[in-house]
Amino acid sequence: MEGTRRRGARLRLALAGAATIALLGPPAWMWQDSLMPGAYSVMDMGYADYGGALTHVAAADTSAHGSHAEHSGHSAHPASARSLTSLTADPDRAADVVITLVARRQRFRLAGGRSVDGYTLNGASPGPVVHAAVGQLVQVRLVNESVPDGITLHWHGVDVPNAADGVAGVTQDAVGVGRSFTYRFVAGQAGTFWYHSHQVSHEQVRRGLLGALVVTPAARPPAGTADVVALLHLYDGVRTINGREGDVHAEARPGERVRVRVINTENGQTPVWVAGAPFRLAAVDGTDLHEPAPVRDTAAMVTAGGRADIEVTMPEDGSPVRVHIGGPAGVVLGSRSYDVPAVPRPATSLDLLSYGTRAALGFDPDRPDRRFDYEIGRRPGFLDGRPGIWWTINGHMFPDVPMFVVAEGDVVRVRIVNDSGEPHPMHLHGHHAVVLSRDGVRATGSPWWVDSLEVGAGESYDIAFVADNPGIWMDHCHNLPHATEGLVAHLMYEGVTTPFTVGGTAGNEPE
Ligand SMILES: [Cu+2]
Repeated sequence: MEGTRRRGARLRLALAGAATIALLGPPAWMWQDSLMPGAYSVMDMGYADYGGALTHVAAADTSAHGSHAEHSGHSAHPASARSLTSLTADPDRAADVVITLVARRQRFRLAGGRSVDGYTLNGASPGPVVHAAVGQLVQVRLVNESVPDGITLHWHGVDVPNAADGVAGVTQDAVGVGRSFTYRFVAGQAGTFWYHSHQVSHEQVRRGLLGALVVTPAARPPAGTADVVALLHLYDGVRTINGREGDVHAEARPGERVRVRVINTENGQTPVWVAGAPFRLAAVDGTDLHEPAPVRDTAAMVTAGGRADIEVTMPEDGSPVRVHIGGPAGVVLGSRSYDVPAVPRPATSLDLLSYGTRAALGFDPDRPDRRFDYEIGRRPGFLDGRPGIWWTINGHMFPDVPMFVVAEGDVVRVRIVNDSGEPHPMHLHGHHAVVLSRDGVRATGSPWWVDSLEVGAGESYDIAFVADNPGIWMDHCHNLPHATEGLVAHLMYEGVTTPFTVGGTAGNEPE
C-alpha cells in the first residue's frame, strides 16, 4: 500500500490542510499556497480517485479478490512498477511509414499570400499530411531546428503506446533546439486524426505546430471514391482550410462518393453543412458511425480537437457541392465547375445521441469496475500565484485535482458534469470512450465513440471505456487556454510510473 499512498500524496505535504487554510486564512496564504514547485511529477499531483474500487484494494490484504488484489499487490512493490518509457510499439518491428518532421520558428506564407509569424513542420503549416494504412507501423522523427521553448508531437485521437503520446513532462521531455525524438506507433484504426505539439500547446498549436494524419482501410479505396482532408485552423485570427484562406477546390466526378475529413484544430466547436447534395456523417473522431442516414438542411457540429468525416455522393448532373466549414468558405467538390453559392447555416443540427442505428459496443458499460465523476466548476482563487477565476474539477483547483486510477482491463464509467457556465471540449488521451447518455437521456443511435467531446454549459454526459492502454494519460479540456487555466487531470494505470516532471531543466509545460 505504500506505493499507493505515495502516489496519492498531495503535491505539498507541508500544506496538507490547504483547503482549510485557504478558506480561513488571509489571501497571502492562498497566494503562497498556490505557487507551483519548479519541477513536479504528475504522479504526485492532487489526490488519488479509485473510482469506487478502493474497497477492492483494501480487501486485497485479506482475500484474493480477482485482478484488483493482484494490482494492489503490484503497487505495494515498486520493483514491479513499469516506467511508461517501456510502453512502446514492438522495437524489433520495422516501420512501414517513415517520416522526418523538422520544426522551425519562422515567418511563413499561407496559401493565398498572408504572412504569419509562427512555427512550421518541413517548412509549412499545417505540416505534411501523414498517410498510413491500418495496421502499419508509423515512425516519425521529430527534429527541433529552432523552436526556443522545445516541442513535442501528440497524435490526437490515436490510441498510441503511452511512450509515444507526446506530452511534455508526462511521457517525454520537450525536444530542445538541436535535438530530436522518434515516435513509433501502429495505426490501429482507420480514420481521421491529427497531430500537434503538446509543449506550451496553447501557443504552439495556435501558431502552427500541427498537421493531419489519415489512416485508410488496408484495402485500396474502391473505385469511384475520393478522399479530401479539410483541416480548419485560424492563423492570427484568419480562418483557413489546409492553410488556405477561402475555398479549397477538390476534383470529384458525377456520381462519385467523396469523404471530406474535417479536422477542427480550433478551441471551439464548429458547424459543418453541405449545399448541393445530401450528406452522411460517416465518422466521428476516427470511428465510423453505424448506418448513418443521409441528411440535408442540417449541420454537423465538430468538437474542438474532434473530427467529422462528411460523405457526399456527387450529383449525376455534374453540378458541384459545397461543404461549408464553419462559415461561407469550405471545400468545393466539382469537376467542370466549382461555382456553387454559399448557403446559410441550417437551423437544425445533427444530434449524435440518436443518429444512425445501434450496434454492439464490445463490452458491457453497465457493469463498470470504476465510476468516476469529472465535475467542472469555476471559482476565484490563485493558480501558481496568479489571481483569477479558475476552473475546478470535483471542487478542487489545479494542481489539487483528482488522479483517476484504473487497472488494466477495467470497464470505466465517467460522468462529466459541466457547472462552469462555459462549454468544454473534453479530450481523453490514449482511449476512445462511448457516449452512454446526455442529461440522463440514453443514447439510441449508432455507437458514438469520441476522443473529444463537447460538454456544453449545464450539460452532463455519461461515457464509458475499457482501460486497455496502460500508461499515464491526460484527460483535459481542448480549449487550450482553458487547460492553462487548470482544466487538466490525468488517468493513471496502477503500477505505471513516469520519470518525467513538469517544469525542470527541460522546461516541460504541456499546456
Ligand atoms: Cu474548457
